[in-house]
Amino acid sequence: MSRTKPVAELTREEAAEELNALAQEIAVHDAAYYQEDAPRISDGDYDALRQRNGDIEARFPDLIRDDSPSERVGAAPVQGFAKVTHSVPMLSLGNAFDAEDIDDFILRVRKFLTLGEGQELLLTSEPKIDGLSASLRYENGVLVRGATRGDGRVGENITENLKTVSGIPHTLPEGAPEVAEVRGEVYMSAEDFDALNERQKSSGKAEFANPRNAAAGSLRQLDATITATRPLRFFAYAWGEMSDLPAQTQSGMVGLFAAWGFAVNPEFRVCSGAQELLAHWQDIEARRALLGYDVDGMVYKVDALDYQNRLGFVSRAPRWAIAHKFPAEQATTVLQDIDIQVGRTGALTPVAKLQEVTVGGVRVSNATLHNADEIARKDIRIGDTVVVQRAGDVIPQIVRVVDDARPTGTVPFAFPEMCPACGSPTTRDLREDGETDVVLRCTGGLACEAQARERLKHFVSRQALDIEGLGNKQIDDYWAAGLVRGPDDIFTLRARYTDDPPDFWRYTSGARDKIGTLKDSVVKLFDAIDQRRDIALDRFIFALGIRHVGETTARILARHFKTLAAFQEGGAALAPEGGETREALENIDGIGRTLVDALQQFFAVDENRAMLEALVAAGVAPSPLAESENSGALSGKTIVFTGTLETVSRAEAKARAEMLGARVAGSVSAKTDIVVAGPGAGSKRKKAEELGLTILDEQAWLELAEKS
Ligand code: 3B8
Repeated sequence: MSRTKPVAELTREEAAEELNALAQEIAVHDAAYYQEDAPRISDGDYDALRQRNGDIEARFPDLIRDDSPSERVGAAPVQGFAKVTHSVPMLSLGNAFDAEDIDDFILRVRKFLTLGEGQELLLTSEPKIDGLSASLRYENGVLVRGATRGDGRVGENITENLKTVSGIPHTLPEGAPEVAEVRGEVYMSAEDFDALNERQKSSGKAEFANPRNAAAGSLRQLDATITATRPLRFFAYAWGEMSDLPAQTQSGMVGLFAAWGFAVNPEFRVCSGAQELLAHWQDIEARRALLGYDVDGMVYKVDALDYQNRLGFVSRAPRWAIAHKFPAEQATTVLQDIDIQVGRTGALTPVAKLQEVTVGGVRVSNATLHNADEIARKDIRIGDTVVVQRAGDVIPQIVRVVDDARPTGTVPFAFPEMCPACGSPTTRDLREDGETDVVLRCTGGLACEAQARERLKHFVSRQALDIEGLGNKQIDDYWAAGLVRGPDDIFTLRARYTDDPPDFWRYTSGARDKIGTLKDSVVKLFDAIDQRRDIALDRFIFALGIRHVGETTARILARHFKTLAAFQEGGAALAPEGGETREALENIDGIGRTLVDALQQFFAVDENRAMLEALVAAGVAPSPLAESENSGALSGKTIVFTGTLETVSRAEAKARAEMLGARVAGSVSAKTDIVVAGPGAGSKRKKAEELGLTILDEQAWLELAEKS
């Protein structure tokens, strides 16, 4: 239908017809956005549809439909699955892209374990399935709970849905551990995917973009009988809680999973070094299309479980495993436009708007162009035919221009000198190495709408506040309506709009006759917001979106400051150069000058300090890290390792100390509690002696760690 006719010229019949079509169309996009995480149109086009719908309704109020999009707050995000806290977190894997990365991985592992040349290190190798990970908990042999990965710590309870997946037994045989959590990947085979899409098409329903989306959409059905009609499969490859470990190797565990009735990948191998791993990688890559399911690489794991145990984890990934990706898939298409997006820290990022193209089974219409230099270096121009590449779940990239296909009349892309959102001048940072950074940044700070809005999106994102029902789309909507301008506004929504619902209500629902009764979804949103007043301090600090403060750094800061008040105080006390607070921070392992500079700059902005105060005033009370996080025997102690360690690697000693709750610092100061000095220790040992600190040799340290 034509949407070009001005609303003022529409006849009643045309208006009714168009409202009907818009209701259906917007519902499809809402479902794609909220339920499938796979928007099909740009935000701008979506907003235009809603705008048109609203304009027509304003002219013909009596034609407003019961199912009008204006009656809904977007679509409620998938609700209805209970949350499940994983007793052992579900971590993700680090990535490797070439043989060198694999050599590095093996070297790192060998070094950590101090393996000699003659000592063998066996590794398992298996295809990396492009599906959804799930965890299955069996108690006394009975499947009692199945959950999604979620953010790794908390997932969704989808037990009934997982019971319909083939390859997942409902009971375990006699002799299985009392508590056994088996983990693996839920996926859809290529053949089943094609058949499902045929069925979707012939019944007039939307087709799925790829098997992974189809599997995700099927698993997230609230009605498990629908999931049951979808042909989902499972491969078991890992585990969470186990009341006792029934094997000593990864391969032994996978063998047991098979014996218990789980599907396990038939391509699973045990290899003895980089060469064998690479040969297996090449073999599977060559047969990739014949496997019958999507894989995006191989996964290698240290086979011996006692080694895995010693290696432990860094941040969110195990040290004992790595994903070795297959090369990215490519396609060519036309670059239609270049958008400049402004990120939460002001970085101007060019985004390629592409003629939609399928790359490795996924529809792509946006790609990152990184920065101005990249566009200039590759001389990418609007109108060019370009090669697009997509690797796994990362944002597609433009590899190069197809030179022969350049139309006449194109011009080199002129990168804006002002922020396209607020008009402020842009700058490039001076880096620590003295070079200017390639990234252009808007200098507008929070006065720049785009920055403020992106910061809000970050604040509510999954790794941050994670407020159910408050995502990017709602932030855009609420911003546009003037309901929310800063993080603190989120926490005053209920107070501002419960007693005076009309404003908020008119916006979220447009319901003229229902003023005074808040719709369920709004009440749910308010409840979800209230729940987040109590949030772990590390998440809260991460949510602030301070430059260079990722999840790991946020955790270090939370552990250091312990309370929000101390964080506020410490931040405000930071001077550009020197000072006690700065020294204390810079001395923490994992925190450097750049980070402290960023912290100082954050606290130097009045609005930021005021925002923190407003959050506190609105009842946000971040809690110190959970006891288990810092209740180790060496909790709160600062340790410095110096000199040579003979029986364990430096990395393992450090990991061990951190597991026991200690902070590992690089330099000795009056705040150091213990110095572990091996042979060859020099100035640090001397300084420790001068300060009268506890100095241990390696043996004494090991005994202390053993006892702790
Ligand atoms: C540890 C081991 C994550 C994974 C793992 O086919 C961990 O092993 C993981 F923290 O995500 N997609 C696999 C696959 C994924 C993982 C894995 N093994 N085969 C996969």
